[in-house]
Amino acid sequence: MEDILKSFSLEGKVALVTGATYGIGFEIALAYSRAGARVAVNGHNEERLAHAREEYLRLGADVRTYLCDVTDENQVAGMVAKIGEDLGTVDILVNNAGMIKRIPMCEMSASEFREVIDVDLTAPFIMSKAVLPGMIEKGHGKIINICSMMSELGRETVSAYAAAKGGLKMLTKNIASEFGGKNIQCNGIGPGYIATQQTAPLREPQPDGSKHPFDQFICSRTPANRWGETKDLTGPAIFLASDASNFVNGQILYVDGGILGYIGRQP
Ligand code: NAP
Ligand code: GCO
Repeated sequence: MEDILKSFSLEGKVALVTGATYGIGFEIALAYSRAGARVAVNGHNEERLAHAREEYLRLGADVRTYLCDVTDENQVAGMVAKIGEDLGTVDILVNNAGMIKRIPMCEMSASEFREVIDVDLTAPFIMSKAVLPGMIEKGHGKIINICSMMSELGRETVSAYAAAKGGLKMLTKNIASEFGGKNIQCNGIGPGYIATQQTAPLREPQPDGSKHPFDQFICSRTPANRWGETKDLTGPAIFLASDASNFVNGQILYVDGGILGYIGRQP
């Protein structure tokens, strides 16, 4: 049993999780540290990054923090070089940083659309390009893109986000195709609806104390009958970052409590 579990270890690996000052990225970075990796995270707000550093330390995780806007190629190149000096070549990249704008499509400006695409799709391209040379030189690497239900489904007001996450699914498959021969695996994780700051507006209780209609809707569309928690993503994230998944490539692992396979509970 021990040998099988060893294949899930991240001992000796350098992992970079983007946008990990809180939320899903924070939980994944913490889990990677506990799985033995030397972990680097970034954020683009100095105050939130400093708070995250203290929180990681409070939880006993030695996580290095880097101020970097993932949409800025020069900042990304500088960050990856500094991580190389501090921790070593990046073995595992999780493209987690993301944003969403919930605006009806005909009311959304092209610049608002581009802003979402920039963070959710162009940045994973920039980040992956920055770490791939080091992975190729080392002869192995793992890139994990945080996709979404919106990589498969649409809904009102999230046109830019769905376009980005749909593109991220295909970028995942393309990186897998282009670099699989270099022993680099690129897969996605598609979280369902997870309780984080990003989805907080969809869960706010109504003035009368009743559940938000969207909260009720998501629970009726989820066989698990609940929102996901950030911790629900850590096992899949460790699996895809470890040697246990060395023959898994170009896949999106949906961690959604069953949403994508379910027609929905009768009201
Ligand atoms: P979140 O709570 O909004 O956190 C997003 C993180 O990304 C924050 O740390 C944020 O830092 C950082 N970030 C945003 N723009 C950045 C930039 N330009 N450069 C560097 N960091 C940046 O989001 P979340 O719910 O944890 O989601 C994390 C990822 O999972 C996102 O890609 C999201 O699309 C995806 N996802 C979320 C859900 C869900 O239900 N929550 C489901 C499926 C997929 P700042 O606050 O400093 O900007
Ligand atoms: C929304 C939500 C979703 C989640 C997630 C679902 O407005 O529909 O924010 O997009 O963030 O991506 O997987």
